[in-house]
Amino acid sequence: MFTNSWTRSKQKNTAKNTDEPAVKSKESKPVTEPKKEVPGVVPRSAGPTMCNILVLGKTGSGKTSLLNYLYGFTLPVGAGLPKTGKGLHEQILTRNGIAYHVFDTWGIEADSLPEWRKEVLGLVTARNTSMQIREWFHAVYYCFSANTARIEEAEVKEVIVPLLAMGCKVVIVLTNAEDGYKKAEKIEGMQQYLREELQKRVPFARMPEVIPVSSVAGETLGGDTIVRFGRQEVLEAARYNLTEDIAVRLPAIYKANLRAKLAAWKERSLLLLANGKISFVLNNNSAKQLIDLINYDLLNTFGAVDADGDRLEKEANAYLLLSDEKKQMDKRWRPAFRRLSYVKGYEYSKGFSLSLAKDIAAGLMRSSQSIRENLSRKVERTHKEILDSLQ
Ligand SMILES: Nc1nc2c(ncn2[C@@H]2O[C@H](COP(=O)(O)OP(=O)(O)O)[C@@H](O)[C@H]2O)c(=O)[nH]1
Ligand SMILES: [Mg+2]
Repeated sequence: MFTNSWTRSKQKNTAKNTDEPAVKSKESKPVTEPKKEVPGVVPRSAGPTMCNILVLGKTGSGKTSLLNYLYGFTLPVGAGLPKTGKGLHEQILTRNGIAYHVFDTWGIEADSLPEWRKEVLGLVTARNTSMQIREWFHAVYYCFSANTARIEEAEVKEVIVPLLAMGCKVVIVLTNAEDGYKKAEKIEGMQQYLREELQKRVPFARMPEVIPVSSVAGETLGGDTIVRFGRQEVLEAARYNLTEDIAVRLPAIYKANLRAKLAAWKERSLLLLANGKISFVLNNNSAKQLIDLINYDLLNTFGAVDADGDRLEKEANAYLLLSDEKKQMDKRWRPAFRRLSYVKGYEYSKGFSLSLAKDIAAGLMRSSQSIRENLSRKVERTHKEILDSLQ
């Protein structure tokens, strides 16, 4: 289950799965055939959809039990586990065609907090800014046990607050929330403490959900049955967070991508203008060729930005479907910008009176440097104008 061969085992699963709707089984055609998209169905051909889960909290706070309860895993819990090493423990588990990449935390106690904080925050930053939604964390949980009802200030200050501050939404889970001695009071106290601390420290962030959960069924010492509860609420909160992440991050990622691609285009163009051949004839074909190249490159750059936008939108829609979100991405999610093409601004080559042509010719004869400079300025201006028009 924890091996790298989850892709293969998933394929076996799909083949065996006979009780799926007919539309889905149609998807398992040879990969060479163009895939027709069935509205309302996440394309299976893309392989298992990735769901990255980060679960935080101290040892014994009920992290593994929570994962088992939420996702139906059977991960070993409690004492007896090898307690070697610190940091993140990763594994991939597949269920119902979804590959869950679980990042569980180990040995997180007060003394190792600074080290751990760096590792976790670095990982979250790297993943949550990815151009691929499948790289993001799709659910982040922080567990506190309602048995001990202990929340260390450092856990809030060093972990939860920085996560919220960087726009990473966290579902706070109060585990062991089943009835018990003064349990309701403890839960109320924890919720209040968290609310006050977070409002004070990150007033700009939406207050995370704080949800009491009982992850383990069983019996009390007195013989009463303990029922599990809280699963729907937690999954619902995680889904809501992901929906909001998609809405907020997609336009930002799109803009960053546009800026990066335009900057690269500008670099290439300026290099070309600095080094490309420019001759000294009136109808300056070599200069025009450079401009054509630059303009063609700009067109391709727009094409690449559009293609990335299409891919992001498709991926977002797949994740929204997976989150039971009925609404797909609003077509207007992409920030608009002016698509300038500056080749028309190149006025050296045609349509001049003879005297003007002579003037220009004389100018050209003086130096091809002036042409390089003129055109480089146009590249700069075009670049700036496109960026300025970006909403
Ligand atoms: N009754 C009850 N026991 C729980 C709950 N969550 C965890 N436990 C128990 O607490 C112990 C530690 O849980 P575990 O999931 O291993 O914590 P982790 O170290 O954070 O992964 C185990 O013996 C679990 O059975 C809960 O919600 N209710
Ligand atoms: Mg554990």
